[in-house]
Amino acid sequence: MTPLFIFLVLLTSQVLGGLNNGASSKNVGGRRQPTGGGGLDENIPVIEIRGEGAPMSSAQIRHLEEMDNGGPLDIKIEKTFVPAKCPQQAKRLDFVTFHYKVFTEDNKKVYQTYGTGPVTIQLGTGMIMPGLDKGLKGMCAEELRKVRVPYRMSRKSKSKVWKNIPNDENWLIFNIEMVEIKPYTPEIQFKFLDLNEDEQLTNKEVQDFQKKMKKEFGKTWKNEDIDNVTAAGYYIKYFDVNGDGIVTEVEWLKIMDRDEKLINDKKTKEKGRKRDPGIGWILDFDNDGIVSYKENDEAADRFDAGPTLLPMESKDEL
Ligand SMILES: [Ca+2]
Ligand SMILES: [Ca+2]
Ligand SMILES: [Ca+2]
Repeated sequence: MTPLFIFLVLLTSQVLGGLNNGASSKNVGGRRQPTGGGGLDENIPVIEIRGEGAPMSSAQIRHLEEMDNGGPLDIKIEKTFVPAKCPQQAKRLDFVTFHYKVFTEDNKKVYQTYGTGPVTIQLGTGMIMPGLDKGLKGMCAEELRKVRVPYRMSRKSKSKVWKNIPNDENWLIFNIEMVEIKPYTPEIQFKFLDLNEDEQLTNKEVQDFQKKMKKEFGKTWKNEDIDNVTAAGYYIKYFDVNGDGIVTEVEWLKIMDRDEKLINDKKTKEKGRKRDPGIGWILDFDNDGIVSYKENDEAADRFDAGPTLLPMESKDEL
Protein backbone atom coordinates (compact mmCIF):
# COMPACT_ATOMS: atom_id res chain seq x y z
CA MET A 1 0.00 0.00 0.00
CA THR A 2 1.47 3.34 -1.02
CA PRO A 3 1.40 6.32 1.34
CA LEU A 4 -0.89 8.16 -1.13
CA PHE A 5 -3.35 5.30 -1.01
CA ILE A 6 -3.49 5.35 2.79
CA PHE A 7 -3.95 9.10 2.69
CA LEU A 8 -6.91 8.88 0.27
CA VAL A 9 -8.60 6.11 2.24
CA LEU A 10 -8.43 8.20 5.39
CA LEU A 11 -9.65 11.22 3.52
CA THR A 12 -12.65 9.49 2.03
CA SER A 13 -13.82 8.14 5.34
CA GLN A 14 -13.90 11.66 6.65
CA VAL A 15 -15.17 13.52 3.61
CA LEU A 16 -17.80 11.02 2.58
CA GLY A 17 -18.93 10.57 6.14
CA GLY A 18 -19.61 14.29 6.17
CA LEU A 19 -21.35 14.43 2.78
CA ASN A 20 -23.43 11.39 3.38
CA ASN A 21 -26.50 12.86 5.15
CA GLY A 22 -27.98 9.40 5.35
CA ALA A 23 -28.92 9.51 1.68
CA SER A 24 -26.03 7.46 0.35
CA SER A 25 -24.51 4.05 0.75
CA LYS A 26 -24.64 2.70 4.26
CA ASN A 27 -21.11 1.37 3.82
CA VAL A 28 -19.66 4.75 3.06
CA GLY A 29 -17.61 6.04 5.92
CA GLY A 30 -17.74 2.59 7.50
CA ARG A 31 -14.67 0.99 8.95
CA ARG A 32 -14.43 -1.80 6.42
CA GLN A 33 -11.06 -1.98 4.69
CA PRO A 34 -10.69 -2.36 0.95
CA THR A 35 -9.81 -5.87 -0.19
CA GLY A 36 -6.16 -6.64 0.25
CA GLY A 37 -5.51 -3.59 2.39
CA GLY A 38 -3.56 -3.97 5.60
CA GLY A 39 -5.18 -2.77 8.81
CA LEU A 40 -4.80 0.96 9.32
CA ASP A 41 -3.37 2.24 12.53
CA GLU A 42 -6.29 3.78 14.43
CA ASN A 43 -3.90 6.26 16.02
CA ILE A 44 -2.96 8.04 12.81
CA PRO A 45 -3.88 11.70 13.29
CA VAL A 46 -6.56 11.92 10.61
CA ILE A 47 -7.44 15.58 11.11
CA GLU A 48 -3.91 16.73 10.38
CA ILE A 49 -3.78 14.69 7.16
CA ARG A 50 -7.12 16.14 6.02
CA GLY A 51 -5.64 19.60 6.05
CA GLU A 52 -3.25 18.75 3.24
CA GLY A 53 -3.84 18.36 -0.48
CA ALA A 54 -6.48 19.58 -2.91
CA PRO A 55 -10.21 18.68 -2.57
CA MET A 56 -11.11 15.38 -4.21
CA SER A 57 -12.79 15.25 -7.59
CA SER A 58 -16.07 13.39 -8.10
CA ALA A 59 -14.18 10.66 -9.94
CA GLN A 60 -11.86 10.20 -6.96
CA ILE A 61 -14.78 10.05 -4.53
CA ARG A 62 -16.49 7.44 -6.72
CA HIS A 63 -13.32 5.39 -6.95
CA LEU A 64 -12.90 5.41 -3.19
CA GLU A 65 -16.56 4.57 -2.58
CA GLU A 66 -16.14 1.54 -4.83
CA MET A 67 -13.03 0.45 -2.97
CA ASP A 68 -14.86 0.88 0.30
CA ASN A 69 -17.70 -1.23 -1.13
CA GLY A 70 -15.23 -3.92 -2.25
CA GLY A 71 -16.40 -3.70 -5.89
CA PRO A 72 -18.62 -1.79 -8.32
CA LEU A 73 -21.56 -0.06 -6.63
CA ASP A 74 -25.06 -1.37 -7.20
CA ILE A 75 -28.50 0.24 -6.82
CA LYS A 76 -30.27 0.16 -3.46
CA ILE A 77 -34.01 -0.41 -3.29
CA GLU A 78 -36.30 0.56 -0.44
CA LYS A 79 -39.95 -0.48 -0.80
CA THR A 80 -41.90 2.34 0.83
CA PHE A 81 -45.37 1.02 -0.05
CA VAL A 82 -46.45 -2.36 -1.41
CA PRO A 83 -50.16 -2.77 -2.24
CA ALA A 84 -52.01 -5.73 -0.72
CA LYS A 85 -52.94 -7.00 -4.17
CA CYS A 86 -50.33 -7.39 -6.88
CA PRO A 87 -51.73 -9.21 -9.90
CA GLN A 88 -48.79 -8.19 -12.15
CA GLN A 89 -45.11 -7.73 -11.25
CA ALA A 90 -43.09 -5.77 -13.80
CA LYS A 91 -40.64 -7.94 -15.72
CA ARG A 92 -38.32 -7.50 -18.69
CA LEU A 93 -40.12 -6.33 -21.89
CA ASP A 94 -43.25 -5.18 -20.05
CA PHE A 95 -44.42 -1.62 -20.75
CA VAL A 96 -44.39 0.26 -17.47
CA THR A 97 -45.79 3.71 -16.69
CA PHE A 98 -44.48 5.52 -13.63
CA HIS A 99 -44.06 8.86 -11.90
CA TYR A 100 -40.83 9.84 -10.23
CA LYS A 101 -39.22 12.54 -8.14
CA VAL A 102 -35.44 12.70 -8.40
CA PHE A 103 -33.10 14.01 -5.70
CA THR A 104 -29.36 14.56 -5.49
CA GLU A 105 -27.28 12.84 -2.83
CA ASP A 106 -27.72 15.77 -0.45
CA ASN A 107 -31.52 15.48 -0.76
CA LYS A 108 -32.13 18.38 -3.15
CA LYS A 109 -35.10 17.73 -5.45
CA VAL A 110 -34.09 18.33 -9.09
CA TYR A 111 -37.13 17.18 -11.02
CA GLN A 112 -40.49 15.44 -10.80
CA THR A 113 -42.96 14.12 -13.36
CA TYR A 114 -46.06 15.06 -11.33
CA GLY A 115 -47.60 17.90 -13.29
CA THR A 116 -46.08 17.00 -16.67
CA GLY A 117 -47.31 13.40 -16.78
CA PRO A 118 -45.77 10.00 -16.10
CA VAL A 119 -43.15 8.25 -18.23
CA THR A 120 -43.73 5.01 -20.15
CA ILE A 121 -40.85 2.73 -21.13
CA GLN A 122 -40.31 -0.88 -22.10
CA LEU A 123 -38.31 -2.53 -19.31
CA GLY A 124 -34.89 -3.97 -20.05
CA THR A 125 -34.52 -2.56 -23.57
CA GLY A 126 -32.18 0.38 -22.96
CA MET A 127 -34.82 3.12 -22.85
CA ILE A 128 -33.82 4.21 -19.35
CA MET A 129 -30.65 4.36 -17.24
CA PRO A 130 -29.48 0.84 -16.31
CA GLY A 131 -29.98 1.50 -12.60
CA LEU A 132 -33.70 2.22 -13.03
CA ASP A 133 -34.15 -0.60 -15.54
CA LYS A 134 -33.07 -2.83 -12.68
CA GLY A 135 -34.79 -0.86 -9.91
CA LEU A 136 -38.26 -0.98 -11.51
CA LYS A 137 -38.24 -4.76 -11.96
CA GLY A 138 -40.70 -6.64 -9.79
CA MET A 139 -42.78 -3.54 -8.99
CA CYS A 140 -46.57 -3.76 -8.78
CA ALA A 141 -49.00 -1.08 -9.91
CA GLU A 142 -49.39 1.49 -7.08
CA GLU A 143 -46.16 0.35 -5.41
CA LEU A 144 -43.81 3.06 -4.13
CA ARG A 145 -40.04 2.61 -4.11
CA LYS A 146 -37.01 4.65 -3.26
CA VAL A 147 -34.23 3.65 -5.66
CA ARG A 148 -30.68 4.88 -5.16
CA VAL A 149 -28.64 4.75 -8.35
CA PRO A 150 -24.84 5.05 -8.37
CA TYR A 151 -23.05 7.06 -11.06
CA ARG A 152 -21.95 4.05 -13.11
CA MET A 153 -25.58 2.94 -13.58
CA SER A 154 -27.05 6.29 -14.63
CA ARG A 155 -27.65 7.25 -18.25
CA LYS A 156 -25.32 9.77 -19.82
CA SER A 157 -26.78 10.34 -23.30
CA LYS A 158 -28.99 13.39 -23.81
CA SER A 159 -32.69 12.94 -24.64
CA LYS A 160 -36.05 14.67 -24.34
CA VAL A 161 -37.49 12.44 -21.62
CA TRP A 162 -34.39 12.30 -19.40
CA LYS A 163 -32.98 15.79 -19.97
CA ASN A 164 -33.93 16.97 -16.46
CA ILE A 165 -31.90 14.30 -14.71
CA PRO A 166 -28.39 15.49 -13.81
CA ASN A 167 -25.47 13.57 -15.32
CA ASP A 168 -22.63 14.11 -12.90
CA GLU A 169 -24.05 13.08 -9.52
CA ASN A 170 -22.34 10.28 -7.61
CA TRP A 171 -25.75 9.10 -6.47
CA LEU A 172 -29.28 9.91 -7.69
CA ILE A 173 -32.27 9.10 -5.50
CA PHE A 174 -35.58 8.33 -7.21
CA ASN A 175 -38.94 8.16 -5.48
CA ILE A 176 -40.90 5.98 -7.88
CA GLU A 177 -44.66 5.51 -8.10
CA MET A 178 -45.67 2.70 -10.43
CA VAL A 179 -48.85 3.71 -12.25
CA GLU A 180 -49.46 0.88 -14.72
CA ILE A 181 -47.90 -2.34 -16.01
CA LYS A 182 -48.82 -3.69 -19.43
CA PRO A 183 -47.36 -7.18 -19.78
CA TYR A 184 -45.41 -7.89 -22.97
CA THR A 185 -47.19 -9.55 -25.86
CA PRO A 186 -46.07 -9.53 -29.51
CA GLU A 187 -49.29 -7.65 -30.36
CA ILE A 188 -48.47 -4.83 -27.91
CA GLN A 189 -44.92 -4.76 -29.27
CA PHE A 190 -46.23 -4.27 -32.80
CA LYS A 191 -48.45 -1.39 -31.67
CA PHE A 192 -45.39 0.20 -30.08
CA LEU A 193 -43.54 0.06 -33.42
CA ASP A 194 -46.55 1.12 -35.50
CA LEU A 195 -46.24 4.87 -34.92
CA ASN A 196 -49.27 5.93 -37.02
CA GLU A 197 -51.46 3.02 -35.84
CA ASP A 198 -52.42 1.79 -39.31
CA GLU A 199 -51.46 -1.85 -38.60
CA GLN A 200 -48.51 -1.86 -40.96
CA LEU A 201 -44.88 -0.73 -40.99
CA THR A 202 -43.23 1.16 -43.83
CA ASN A 203 -39.53 1.78 -44.40
CA LYS A 204 -39.97 5.46 -43.46
CA GLU A 205 -41.78 4.48 -40.27
CA VAL A 206 -38.96 2.16 -39.20
CA GLN A 207 -36.49 5.00 -39.74
CA ASP A 208 -38.72 7.34 -37.75
CA PHE A 209 -38.92 4.83 -34.91
CA GLN A 210 -35.13 4.75 -34.62
CA LYS A 211 -35.01 8.56 -34.59
CA LYS A 212 -37.74 8.71 -31.96
CA MET A 213 -35.91 6.29 -29.66
CA LYS A 214 -32.75 8.37 -29.89
CA LYS A 215 -34.40 11.77 -29.50
CA GLU A 216 -36.80 10.90 -26.69
CA PHE A 217 -34.96 8.22 -24.73
CA GLY A 218 -31.33 8.43 -25.87
CA LYS A 219 -31.49 4.86 -27.15
CA THR A 220 -29.16 4.20 -30.09
CA TRP A 221 -27.48 1.30 -31.87
CA LYS A 222 -24.54 0.06 -29.81
CA ASN A 223 -22.55 -0.27 -33.03
CA GLU A 224 -22.00 3.28 -34.29
CA ASP A 225 -21.37 2.09 -37.86
CA ILE A 226 -25.03 1.11 -38.24
CA ASP A 227 -26.93 3.50 -40.45
CA ASN A 228 -30.68 4.03 -39.80
CA VAL A 229 -31.65 3.88 -43.48
CA THR A 230 -29.77 0.62 -44.16
CA ALA A 231 -31.16 -0.89 -40.95
CA ALA A 232 -34.73 0.06 -41.95
CA GLY A 233 -34.27 -1.50 -45.40
CA TYR A 234 -32.99 -4.71 -43.82
CA TYR A 235 -35.78 -4.69 -41.23
CA ILE A 236 -38.54 -4.48 -43.85
CA LYS A 237 -36.96 -7.25 -45.96
CA TYR A 238 -36.67 -9.41 -42.85
CA PHE A 239 -40.42 -9.31 -42.10
CA ASP A 240 -42.03 -8.66 -45.50
CA VAL A 241 -43.43 -12.08 -46.41
CA ASN A 242 -45.12 -11.12 -49.71
CA GLY A 243 -42.35 -8.75 -50.80
CA ASP A 244 -44.52 -5.66 -51.38
CA GLY A 245 -42.26 -3.39 -49.33
CA ILE A 246 -44.70 -3.09 -46.43
CA VAL A 247 -44.85 -5.17 -43.25
CA THR A 248 -48.40 -5.87 -42.10
CA GLU A 249 -49.18 -6.89 -38.53
CA VAL A 250 -49.97 -10.44 -39.75
CA GLU A 251 -46.58 -10.71 -41.50
CA TRP A 252 -44.74 -9.30 -38.51
CA LEU A 253 -46.39 -11.65 -36.02
CA LYS A 254 -45.68 -14.59 -38.30
CA ILE A 255 -41.93 -13.89 -38.46
CA MET A 256 -41.70 -13.13 -34.72
CA ASP A 257 -43.35 -16.48 -34.06
CA ARG A 258 -40.92 -18.25 -36.41
CA ASP A 259 -37.97 -16.62 -34.61
CA GLU A 260 -39.31 -17.41 -31.12
CA LYS A 261 -39.48 -21.08 -32.11
CA LEU A 262 -35.89 -20.99 -33.42
CA ILE A 263 -34.74 -19.36 -30.15
CA ASN A 264 -36.50 -22.00 -28.05
CA ASP A 265 -34.89 -24.79 -30.06
CA LYS A 266 -31.36 -23.42 -29.62
CA LYS A 267 -31.10 -22.90 -25.83
CA THR A 268 -27.78 -21.11 -26.21
CA LYS A 269 -25.18 -20.26 -23.60
CA GLU A 270 -23.74 -17.46 -25.72
CA LYS A 271 -22.81 -14.24 -23.89
CA GLY A 272 -24.26 -10.89 -24.85
CA ARG A 273 -27.49 -8.88 -24.57
CA LYS A 274 -30.89 -10.54 -24.72
CA ARG A 275 -32.67 -9.97 -28.01
CA ASP A 276 -34.71 -6.75 -28.06
CA PRO A 277 -38.18 -7.15 -29.68
CA GLY A 278 -37.99 -3.57 -31.01
CA ILE A 279 -35.95 -2.70 -34.11
CA GLY A 280 -32.94 -4.37 -32.46
CA TRP A 281 -34.58 -7.74 -33.12
CA ILE A 282 -32.67 -8.00 -36.41
CA LEU A 283 -29.28 -7.98 -34.63
CA ASP A 284 -29.63 -11.61 -33.57
CA PHE A 285 -28.48 -13.06 -36.88
CA ASP A 286 -28.33 -16.70 -35.78
CA ASN A 287 -31.67 -16.61 -33.92
CA ASP A 288 -30.42 -17.88 -30.57
CA GLY A 289 -32.02 -15.10 -28.50
CA ILE A 290 -28.72 -13.37 -27.69
CA VAL A 291 -27.02 -10.49 -29.50
CA SER A 292 -23.40 -11.59 -29.13
CA TYR A 293 -20.48 -9.17 -29.28
CA LYS A 294 -19.56 -10.65 -32.66
CA GLU A 295 -23.08 -10.13 -34.07
CA ASN A 296 -23.06 -6.55 -32.83
CA ASP A 297 -19.63 -5.92 -34.40
CA GLU A 298 -20.63 -7.39 -37.76
CA ALA A 299 -24.10 -5.79 -37.90
CA ALA A 300 -23.34 -2.86 -40.23
CA ASP A 301 -21.86 -5.16 -42.91
CA ARG A 302 -24.62 -7.73 -42.52
CA PHE A 303 -27.35 -5.08 -42.86
CA ASP A 304 -25.68 -3.97 -46.10
CA ALA A 305 -25.73 -7.54 -47.40
CA GLY A 306 -29.41 -8.17 -46.57
CA PRO A 307 -31.15 -10.98 -44.63
CA THR A 308 -29.92 -14.55 -45.14
CA LEU A 309 -33.07 -16.04 -43.64
CA LEU A 310 -35.82 -14.91 -45.99
CA PRO A 311 -39.44 -14.47 -44.86
CA MET A 312 -40.80 -15.86 -48.16
CA GLU A 313 -40.05 -19.36 -46.93
CA SER A 314 -43.05 -19.08 -44.62
CA LYS A 315 -45.31 -17.64 -47.33
CA ASP A 316 -47.42 -20.74 -48.00
CA GLU A 317 -48.46 -20.99 -44.38
CA LEU A 318 -49.96 -17.49 -44.36
CA1 LIG B 1 -47.82 2.19 -39.49
CA1 LIG C 1 -45.80 -7.19 -47.06
CA1 LIG D 1 -27.25 -14.53 -31.60
